[in-house]
Amino acid sequence: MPTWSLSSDFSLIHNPSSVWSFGPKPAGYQVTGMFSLFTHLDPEPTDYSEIVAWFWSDTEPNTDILTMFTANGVAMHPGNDGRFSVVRFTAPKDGNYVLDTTFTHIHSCALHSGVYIVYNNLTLWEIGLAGPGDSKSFKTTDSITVRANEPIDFIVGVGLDNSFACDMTLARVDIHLLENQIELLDQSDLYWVLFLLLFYFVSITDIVGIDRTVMLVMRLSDKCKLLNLR
Ligand SMILES: [Ca+2]
Repeated sequence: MPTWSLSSDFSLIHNPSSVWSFGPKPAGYQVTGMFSLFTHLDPEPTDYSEIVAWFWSDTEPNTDILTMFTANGVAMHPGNDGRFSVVRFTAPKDGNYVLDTTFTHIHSCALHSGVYIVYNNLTLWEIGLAGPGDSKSFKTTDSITVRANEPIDFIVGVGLDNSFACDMTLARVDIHLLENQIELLDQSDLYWVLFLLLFYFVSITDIVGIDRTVMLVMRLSDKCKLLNLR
């Protein structure tokens, strides 16, 4: 099952990289504003140079001991002008995707921030985080159908307090692509299905007549469609 992980895939060189891209959306346009790319990768300038961050301009990350970063984790922070911080996943192919995410406040002075998941300008999930350590998770109960090159945006905004202060938020985003059931069937399985359909057709014809048989086969065909056997 193809899987992508924001933290495992995070690139210190390229943006976009693989299925992931990072950038802002402007304040005032809700979460469906125009997405653009961060272009500057800057390290933390003092004692925490292992911490790096993508920005839209030449900037220095402003970290302090009040923020508890996680090794190999990816954190998001809205801009000082209220811009949304966006992690964008771009689907590499048509398919059914499962989303598994957790957002966690990691600033000890955290107040309010807002987190969102947006697919094709449709908000799949929207919730507020309140206070230090607050954590909220979202996992699709079923998969969502996504076409190749369509984006799913994972967003952190300033939240109810309308302030960017202390909004550093750890983002865990894991995405799985379900393999089509047709791909789970090998050639011999398909031959067996066709054989059983033919056997079923011939047997029922003898019992209930041709008209009734056609209807039954159509119903059986519908069930096959549900199983992607088409
Ligand atoms: Ca805030």
